[in-house]
Amino acid sequence: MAYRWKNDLTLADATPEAAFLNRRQIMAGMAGLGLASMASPGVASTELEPNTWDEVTNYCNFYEFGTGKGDPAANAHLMTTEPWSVTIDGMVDKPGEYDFQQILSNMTLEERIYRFRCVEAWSMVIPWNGFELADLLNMAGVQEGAKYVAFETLLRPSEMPGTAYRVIDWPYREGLRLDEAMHPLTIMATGIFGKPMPNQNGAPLRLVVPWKYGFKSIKSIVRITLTDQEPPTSWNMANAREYGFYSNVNPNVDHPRWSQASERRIGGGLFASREPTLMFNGYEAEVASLYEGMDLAKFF
Ligand SMILES: Nc1nc2c(c(=O)[nH]1)N[C@H]1C(S)=C(S)[C@@H](COP(=O)(O)O)O[C@H]1N2
Ligand SMILES: [Mo]
Repeated sequence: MAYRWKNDLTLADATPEAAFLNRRQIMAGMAGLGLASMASPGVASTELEPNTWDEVTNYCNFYEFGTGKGDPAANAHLMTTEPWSVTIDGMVDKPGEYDFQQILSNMTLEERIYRFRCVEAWSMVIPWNGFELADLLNMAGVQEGAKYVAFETLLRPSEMPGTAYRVIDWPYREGLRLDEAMHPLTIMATGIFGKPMPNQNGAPLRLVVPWKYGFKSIKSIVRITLTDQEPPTSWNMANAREYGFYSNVNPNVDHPRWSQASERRIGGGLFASREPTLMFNGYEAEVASLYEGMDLAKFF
C-alpha cells in the first residue's frame, strides 16, 4: 500500500476512514484494508507539507534527557520501552495496569497529519500514527462525575540523565479537561511516518493535542488517572504566571516574555519569514465550542 500524505486536516479526516498505515492494525483488522483505499475523498483545503523525519526526530523537547534540542536524540536510546504498561486508575470502571501491546491490539490506528506548535514559538507539521484517546478511555470505562484526565511520564533516573536536574518536579505531569480528552482530534500517538515512535519523540505512546502548546502533549506515558479535580501539571507548577492549565494556542495571548502572534517553522531555512500563528493552531472550527463563554486570556 502506498504511503500517501493527506490534505490539511479537517474533522472529516479525523475519522477511521483516514489512511491506515500500521501493519499490525492491517493484520489485526481486515476492515482497515477495505477502508484504506477510500482515504478522505473530497477534502479540499491547503496542503500541509510535513516536516522531515530528521527534523522531527532531531529537534525535540524531552527534558528527561536534557534541555538541549539535540539531547533527546542523543540520550533517549537509554530508555527501555519493552515491556511497557500504562496504569489507568481513578474514576474508571476497569482500573488496572494495561500492557502496551494489549492496548494496541484493541485500538484502531490511523494517520493524523497535525500542525504542532511549541510554546517557544516554533512549529512543525508531523504525520502521527495513533488512536483516539477517547477509545482508550472508553475501554477503561469513564465513571460518572469524572471531569479531568491526568497523565504521567515514566520516571526512571537510571535511564534518564536529565532527571538529575530539577528543571521540573519529576515525573513530568500533564492534564486535560475530560471533554478535551474525549475530543476526536486528541490522540495517543504510537508512531510517526508509519514507523514506531522513536524514543526521543515519546515512545511507546504519547499524547498529541494539536490545538494546544506542545508541552501539553506529554511523552512516554505510564499513568492515566480520571479525577474530578483539575490535576497539577508540570509547567504550571514550575511557573504558573507563564504556563496555564489550558495552554490553547492563541495568537492574541502573549507569553509574558515573548509574542505568540507569529511562529518559526522548523526547516523553513535561515531567511524564512515567520508565519502568523493560527487561533487554536488552525483547529478553531473543531474546538472553539469547548471554550464558549470562557475568557481565554484568564484561562490561558
Ligand atoms: N515527558 C515529557 N513530555 C514532553 C516534554 C518533556 O520535556 N517531557 N516536552 C514537551 C514539549 S515542550 C514539546 S514542544 C513536545 C515536543 O515533542 P517532539 O519533541 O516530539 O516534537 O513534547 C512535550 N512533551
Ligand atoms: Mo514545547
